[in-house]
This record gives sequence, structure tokens and C-alpha cells, in this order.
Amino acid sequence: MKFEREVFLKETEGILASEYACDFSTAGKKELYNAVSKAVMRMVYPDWKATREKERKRCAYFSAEFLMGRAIFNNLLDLGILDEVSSALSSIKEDIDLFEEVEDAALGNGGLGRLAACYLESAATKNLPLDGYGIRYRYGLFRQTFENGYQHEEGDDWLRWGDPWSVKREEDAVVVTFADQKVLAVPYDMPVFGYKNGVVNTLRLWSSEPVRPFDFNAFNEMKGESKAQDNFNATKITDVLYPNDNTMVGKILRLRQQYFLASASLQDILKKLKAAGKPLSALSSFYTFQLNDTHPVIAIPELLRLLEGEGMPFEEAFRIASQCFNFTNHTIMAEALEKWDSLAIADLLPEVYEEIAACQRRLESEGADPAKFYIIRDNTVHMANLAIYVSAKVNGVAEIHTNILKRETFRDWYERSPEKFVNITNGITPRRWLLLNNPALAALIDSKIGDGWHTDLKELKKLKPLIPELLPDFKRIKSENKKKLSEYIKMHDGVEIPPEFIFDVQVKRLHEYKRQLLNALSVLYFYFGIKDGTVKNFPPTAFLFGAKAAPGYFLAKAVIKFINEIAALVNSDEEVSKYMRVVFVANYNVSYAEKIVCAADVSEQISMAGMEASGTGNMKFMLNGTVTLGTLDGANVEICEEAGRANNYIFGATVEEVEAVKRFYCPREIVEQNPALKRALGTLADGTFEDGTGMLSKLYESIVGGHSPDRYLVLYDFADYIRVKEGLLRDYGSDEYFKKCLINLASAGKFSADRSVSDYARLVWKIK
Ligand code: 26Q
Repeated sequence: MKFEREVFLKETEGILASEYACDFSTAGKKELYNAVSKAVMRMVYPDWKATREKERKRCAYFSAEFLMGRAIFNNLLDLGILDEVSSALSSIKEDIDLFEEVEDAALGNGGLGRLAACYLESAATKNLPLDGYGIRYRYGLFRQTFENGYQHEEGDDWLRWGDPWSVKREEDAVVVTFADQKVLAVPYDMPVFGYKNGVVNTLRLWSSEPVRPFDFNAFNEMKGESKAQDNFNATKITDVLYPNDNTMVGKILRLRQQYFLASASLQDILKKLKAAGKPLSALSSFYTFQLNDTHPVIAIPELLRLLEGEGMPFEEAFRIASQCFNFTNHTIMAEALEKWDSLAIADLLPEVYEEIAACQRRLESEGADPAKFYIIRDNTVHMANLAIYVSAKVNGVAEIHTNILKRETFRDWYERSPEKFVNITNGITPRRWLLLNNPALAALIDSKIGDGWHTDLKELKKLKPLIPELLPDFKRIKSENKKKLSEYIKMHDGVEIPPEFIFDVQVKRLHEYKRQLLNALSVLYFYFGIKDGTVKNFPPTAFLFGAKAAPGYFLAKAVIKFINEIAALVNSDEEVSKYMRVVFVANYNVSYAEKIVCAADVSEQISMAGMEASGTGNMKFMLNGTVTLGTLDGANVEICEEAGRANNYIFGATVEEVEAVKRFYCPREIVEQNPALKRALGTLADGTFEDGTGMLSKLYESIVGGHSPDRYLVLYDFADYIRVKEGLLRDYGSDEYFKKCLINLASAGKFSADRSVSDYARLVWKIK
């Protein structure tokens, strides 16, 4: 992109004048942000138009979540004008860092949503025609605060700063029909820039609006109540993102959101196909669809319904659907696999339910064993089964995960159609997760091996022979990043973290299976050990946590409270705080992740083996030169394959051991045999901490009480975790340790999302 400072500043000032009636000397931050962004939007329009008009088979990525984060720095980086815009702003005495206050677009919960965002950027960079289709939630993932250590949630008003990166396209609005209401789906398009290549793909987010302008008179007089009620409810559909991660909630509004997304997107696509003069029977030559977990799977019966509505017989519609759809599974947890009450679907979407029932009948007519193969059973619709039955390809997100899908979760389906199942290991975009978040390290790499790695991450392996000479600069950069993070935490969370401490980090959604509790117990173990002298020469370490708990997830919230109590205990202890600090940062999000990932010394990836489908945070830390302290779960397994197990710190039961252990597991025995563990765990129930709501004692019960205590083997893995963690902390600081960090960095090539989307394009989408 050609960038001319004078032209750019003139455009920006023109927008300030016409839209905000101000100029550079009087504009506020918000006005400046919008004008700068819109000036860039003007510059990129020709490329956006050109990319859109190219005729070729496209993939539509259907996802209820796109966790985009903050757009402006990333967009400028991808366009290759970040430094230029920054210096243009300096020339008018403005600092580009003021855009650090702009809200993240947090239209996702965690891994699944962030993955979708990385894939859009990588596809644009690889010039693959991938369009995102999602929901423009008015409020994204809640903002988290702590009060007395308890999590509180506030609405996420992400549009507060405006939305200069979206274009509303009224002319493409479509009507979505439910049994009890009709709503208008209005698309907002966001450009997705490829890295310095002139490609601009599109993320289309649907917003719900009343079909008719709101009828105030009818509303006031309460006449025609149902009509006014329609209008009243319409916007509600896209009001807010459900804050659940890896847990299904059976709320009808969630089903409405899913259908709203599916129907609007498919109507849009069929309309475009028709307008281009193509027959619907040729749909699969022009489109392929990726279903991001079960959330958009209702698109399958919706496509059948729409095609039959055009006069196509069911069998032909089914054949087309089975060529177009593909399905990604992101979790094996039973509580996350979506199931809907048949009556609920039939009530809300009678025609859609008929199509699901027709799929069930078709499956039965194939003579499949009904005990193994069903879509509807016991008045419940199993969305994953529907997806597998109809899809051309089904994929897991890491080798170990795909193997579990084949061997266990979907075993029968796999044996019936083994050719459907493929593995596509997740990836992350190296633009946001190294170039943008760690510019000093990126520049160091550039100076050694050139910049080919920006778009071909495997080139990082050229660093391997250079590791000894990289050490001093690498250490300096890491320590500068730690200093910056320490200042930010002080400002944002009010906790003092000495930058020379080891930064041991666990950031991710809060879930029992991710075992933040295991980490917390280890912190208490060290704390009491330092106090009573059994832990000697402890290397000064800061334990950093960041996580949001779903608002209704009681035990997850208890873990947050527990860790906040531990932090207060440790940080206020004059003796021990010389060796340890603990902080739970508030409102962890994509922008916070960018600051943390470049400053971490230890990446905690400690889920119970078999539970974390892949993880992608693990890859972000690896790419920034951080060793993993983890279990053999998800992509950790492949990280060890790439970087060598000896260069990471692996502990705990393997998937096979987990299976075996569970059969005779007795957590109470483990506690009795380990006094230090008993002491740490006891704090949940012995009054050490304020527990007015009783949540800590409930957490205690979940580990040692009831009939299936400690479902995620926290206690079973505790001793091995401590052994390996202590070893790691003692290794820290030596050249050997920093070499391990750099070997990880140099081995991260496989985990580029560029590789992942290329795999999808070749194995699943069949697009170029
Ligand atoms: C379902 C129904 C109703 C409400 C919410 C949901 C829901 C929402 C989000 C269910 C699951 C999710 C998110 C799942 C998720 O993020 N999974 C993660 O996906 C990552 C990308 O593949 C993996 O790396 C992680 O291992 C996996 O946990």
C-alpha cells in the first residue's frame, strides 16, 4: 500500500471536519481514532472491491464467535503502515499509543472465537477466499472486576468508541422468520487484511432489527400488542454474547441466535448465487461451509429448507448439503456437546424441525443400528450427530484430540465413515502474536534471518544454529517486556510485581478441567514451605493468573475467590513476599494477552490429559520464547514433538493413565499421605480465608467430598507437578534455560495459522 503522509493527514482532517466539526487542535481521542480509521478505510476500498469481485469457489466460515480484539494496530500492521501512521501522528504532536484505550471487539469467549479471528487473518494473508459469518453482539464478553476477591460482571459496551472498521449494508438485509416473530438481519461488514498483500477479505456480522419501524402509537395504546411486541423483541436476539465456554446452556434465546446467524448467512449466499445467474444445484462448485463447532449446525436443516423452498426434492437438497458442509469439533466434554429439546426446536422453527426429522428418517432408512446412530433420540436433537451425518469432513483440532474423537467420542461414526475424519492442528497468526505484540523480538529475528518468517513461520528454524549469539539480546528484550508488564499491572491492578522475578503465567478461561486450582495449591505449598523452612532458596517468582469464569459457573468463581485470597495473603506477608508475589489480573482479554505473552517466563498448560482439545495460548507463549510447564494434552503433545520434550517441563498422568487411574481413584488417601498438600488444601475449609458465601468450602467438597470427588485429578497430579515445577524454577536463569526458550521459539513454525488454513483449503475446502 502506498502511503503518503500529507494525503493521509489531509483525509483525516477532512473527516474530522465533516463528521465531528473539529480539527487536529480540537479533536478528542475518540474523534481522532475514528477519523484515522476512516481515512484508512478510504484508502483500502479499491483493494476490498477488487478482492470481492474475483470469481472463485469460496469458503464461508460460520461461527457464533469471532474474538477479534482491538482492530486498529493489527490492521495498520497488516497494511504495512503502522510506523508510517505512527510518525504521521507524531508530526501533529499526537501519540498513536492513545489508541490503547480503544475497546477490544470481544465477540467471543476464548479459544474457539480467537481461533476464528486468527484464521480470517491467515486466510487473507494466504490469499484464500474465506468469508467469516457471525453475529454482531451489541454487548460482547462481560467486563470483569473484583470486589472483595469475588468476580463481578459488567456489560461490555464495545461500541463506546464507535465502529469505524465496519460498514453497515442495509441493501443486503434479509428477513429471518421464527414461529412467533419475523426479524430483520442487517449485515455489518468488516475488512480483513492480508499481510502486506493487497488482499481484503470480509467478516460479515449480522445485527437484528425490527422488520417495521417501531410503532409507538400501537405500543402506547397497547393495541395490536403482539405486533409491537415483535418489534420490541427483535433487537434482543443479538443483544449479548452468551458468556459460556465449553458448557452448553439450553436457553431458547441462544437457539434464536444460532438460527438467526444460519438463516441470514445462507439466504445471503443463495441470493448472491442467484444474482450471478448460477443454478442452486451448482452450490457446491461455488461454496463450501465450515461449521465452527455445533453452534451454527442448524444451518444444515436451514439449507435443506431453503433449497426445498426453491422446488428442489429432498434427496437432491441433501446431496448438495452433504457436499457443502464441514464440521469442526472443539471439545470432547459431554456438557459442551449441544443437545436441544425436540419440542423447543419444533415450536420455534417447525419447518426446520421437519428437515431434521427427515435427516433422522434418512439415516434410519440406511439400516444403521439405531442404538449407535441417531440424530433425534428421547425427544432430544443431537447437533454433533447431525453435523457428522451430513458433513463431508469432520475434524479435530490437534492430533491427540482427533484420535480421541475417533477412538471414543464419535467412534461409531468413525467406523462407519472413516474417510470423513481428518485432523487439522490449530494455529495462531504470527502477525498479531509476535510481530505486533513483541516488536523488539521480531526485529531481533529479522536482523538474523530476514523477514521471510513473517509469512513462512517454518523459517524460524534458521535460528537454531544462532541460539548462542541470540542469548544476550533475547534476555534483554524479555526483561524489558517484563518491566513494561510490571508497570501495567501496577497501574491496572494495583499490584507490585518486581520485574526481576520469574513470571510464571496461567491465562485462559476458568474451568475445572484447566486446573487453575492445581496451580493455586502449588502456590500455597511454596508459601507454607518458605514459612516453615521446608522449601529453601526459593527463586523469587511471580505467579500471574488471568481468567474469566462464566457468571453461572459457581466452582469456577470459587477458584477466582480462592486465588485472590491467596494473593492477599502472600503479597502482604513481609517475609514471603520477598520470594513470591501473586496476582489475578482483572478483565483478561486479547489486548491484555498481547502484553502478557511477550513477558512470560513460564507458560502453564496443565489441563487433565485428554480434556484440552488443543489450546492455542500454549502456541502463543512458545512463539514468544517461553517454555511450557504442562501435561501431555492437546497441542502440548505436538509442541514437545517439535521442540523436544527435554526443552519443556512435562508432568502428570497421560491420557492412558487417566483412564486407568479413574477406576480406583481415592483422593482422600492421597491427601492423607501428603501433609504439605493437606495443609494447602485445608485452607479452603479451615477458616484461613474469608468465605462468607461458603464457596470455598464447596470447592473443598468438590475435591474430597461427595461421590465423584476430584474429577480432574488435581490431587493425583499434585506431587509430580510440584516436582517438575520446582525443577523448572531452579533451572531458571541459566544459559541452558534460555536456550530452551529459544529452541521453542525456533520450533514454533508448525503452529502458524497460515499452515492450518492451508491444510483446511487442501484437505477440506478444496479451494485455492
Ligand atoms: C454452547 C451452547 C450454548 C452456549 C455456549 C456454548 C459454547 C460456547 C463456547 C460452547 C463452547 C464454547 C467454546 C469452546 C472453546 O473455546 N473450545 C476451545 O477451542 C479451542 C480452539 O480449537 C481449543 O484450542 C481449546 O482446547 C478448546 O477448549
